[in-house]
Order: sequence, then C-alpha cells, then structure tokens
Amino acid sequence: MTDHSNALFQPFMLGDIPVTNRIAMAPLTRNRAARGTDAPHGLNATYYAQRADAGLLISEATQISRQGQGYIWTPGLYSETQVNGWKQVTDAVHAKGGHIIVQLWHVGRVSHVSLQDDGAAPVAPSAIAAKTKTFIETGFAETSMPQALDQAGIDAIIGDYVQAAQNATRAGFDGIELHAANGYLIDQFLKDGTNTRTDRYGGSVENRARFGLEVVDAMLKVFPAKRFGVRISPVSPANDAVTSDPAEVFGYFVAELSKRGIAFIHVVEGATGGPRDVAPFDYAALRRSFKGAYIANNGYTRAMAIEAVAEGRADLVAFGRPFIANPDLVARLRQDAPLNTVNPATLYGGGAEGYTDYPALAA
Ligand code: 8OZ
Repeated sequence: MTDHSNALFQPFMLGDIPVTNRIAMAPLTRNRAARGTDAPHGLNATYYAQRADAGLLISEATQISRQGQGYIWTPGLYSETQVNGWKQVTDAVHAKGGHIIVQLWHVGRVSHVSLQDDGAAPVAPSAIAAKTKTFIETGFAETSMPQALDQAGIDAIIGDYVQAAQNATRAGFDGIELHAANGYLIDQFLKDGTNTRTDRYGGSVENRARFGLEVVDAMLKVFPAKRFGVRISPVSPANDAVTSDPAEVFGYFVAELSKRGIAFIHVVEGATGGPRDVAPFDYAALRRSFKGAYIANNGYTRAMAIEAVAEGRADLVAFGRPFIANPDLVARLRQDAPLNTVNPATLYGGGAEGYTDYPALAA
C-alpha cells in the first residue's frame, strides 16, 4: 500500500496565499470579543497565534454591520476599534509565520431584536422565521421574526460588504472568506425554503444566486480575487435553511464563482457539525466545475484528510472542533498523536478557560 501520510504537509498556493501545509483552521464562533465594542483584543490574538501552524487560519464569522450580527459578543469588522483589534490578531499570527483570512458574515434572519439597532426586526429575503435558536445576553433565545428586504436594503448590505472588504485589508488579513453557508443571509437567498421572493432575487436558480453574486462582484472591485473564497453548505439543514434543488442551485452558483477567478470554495459536506451523509450530493462534480482550490470540511479525521488530499478530492481540509481543543493540531496530526477533547461548556463566551488554556503536547 502507498504511504500517503505526508500528503497533508506539502505546501500549496491557495490563489495568491502561500500555505505551508494542507490543514486549515475552520471558522469557529467563540463569542469572546470585547463587550460593548465587539472588537477583538489581546486574548483573541493569543488564541489565533497559538494555532498559527495551520496552513491557513480562517477567522470566526465576523459581522459586516450591526444588522449582520446574530449572537452576542461575536466580532465585527465595521468600526475603527474592530479594525484595530483585528490588526493585533493578524500581527500576532504573522509574527509566527502564519496566514489568516477573515470570514465575513451577515446572519440575515438568524438574529434577535435585542441585537439590532432600535430593536428592529432582523432582515431576510422573505418574512419567514427560522426555527432555530440564537444566544443573547440572557442565554439561548428563539430567533425573531424577520422583515423581507427591499431593494434599498439589499443595496445597503452590498455596500456594507464592500466596506468590510476594505477594512479587511487595513486590518492586515491575507484574504477573505465570504460566509455563504449554514443558513445565514446569502444561503437564505440561495435556498428555496427561505426565499419565496417573486422579484429578480427569487424563484429561478439564477435569481436566487443573484444576491450572493452581486455581493461577490462588488467586493472583487476592491479586493483581489486570488485572495478571496466562498464557503457553502449545499445540503446542510443548519439554521433551518433547506432547498429542494441543491445540485442545481449550488452547481450554478459555483460555476459562476469559477468565472470570477476566485481562489477557493470551502464546502461543508453534509450537515454542519453533524452527519456527512445527511443527503446525497456529488461534491466531486462541484470540485470539477470550479477551477480554483477546494477546501473540504466537516467531520474529517486524520485518515480521511490524508486520503482526500492524496487522492485529489481536496486541496486543503478544514478542521473545526479539533482546533478548539488542540492548539498544536498540526504537530499532533503529523505525529499521529492523541487529541484533546473539547469541553462543550466553554465553547461560546467566557475568557481564557477552554480558549487559550488547552495544552500542547509535552516538548
Ligand atoms: C455556532 C454558533 C454560532 C454561529 C456557523 C457562524 O455555523 C456559525 C455559528 C456556529 O457558521
């Protein structure tokens, strides 16, 4: 049998981002931005710097505006304080020789009036409530009934994405991942269970993909395509977003993204954080239809990741939960060392405990 165990440790050009190995840290919501400003701070810089051996760090989902926030204490990238906070993070990662991109996020309907300016209703393609919970200052809460966006609202959000892309450059990020997965705003437009519009943003596959592609096109006017990627989750039911036609709508969306020459797609295969076989889907066909790189995610073990890269099914593999509990995950995968397990009680919110205090292997 061929020994492929080196496959994860070969360098790669992810568009214009040089990565030293095929291991990405997946975006992970941790709700530890500074209270009041939602800006990253020193503790967050320490956390990312501890994990800087990953070929690519993808930041936790980061809202482009206050309207785009759906959970308490998630970081933003729309105020000067947030730009400066992220600069501390990117400086700390770069000092260790790592690369970090920012995942930009608008949650759409997955929000709560207490997180919105003036207690406004969250926005969405259509006024359909998500059967999913968010967490606010007082704990878990039902998401609020959203209002359907009009054209002015759509245009304003596209403007917020562009501003956030410009801020990403100022904050020192090596690239951007646009969050179009997991039932948030762009995914809400793509999927017919969450988009019942009858205008140019709803109905056909082309219409449902229009919003996401307009966002991409606007961002690519101010940010290089070779440092830009998009995360999708075609069959994930996360946040109550489902579609009757995942092959058609994601096939079209990815083919259009390919035409734009972006660096990568990042695909949540199966149900986010859950079963990979939740619904049939031809990920290999998606990969063939896209000329950039393919980052695979969801439930990969070391053996699965080695095989996927060695067989060419993925260029990088993103690990989520293993990176929470193992700051030195890359070294552990290299040595096939045992992994620490995640403490679920310290995932969301809090301080250093369960964040920067997971032990590395003894030297
Ligand atoms: C877990 C908790 C809150 C948000 C995602 C940004 O699923 C998230 C998220 C995950 O993409």
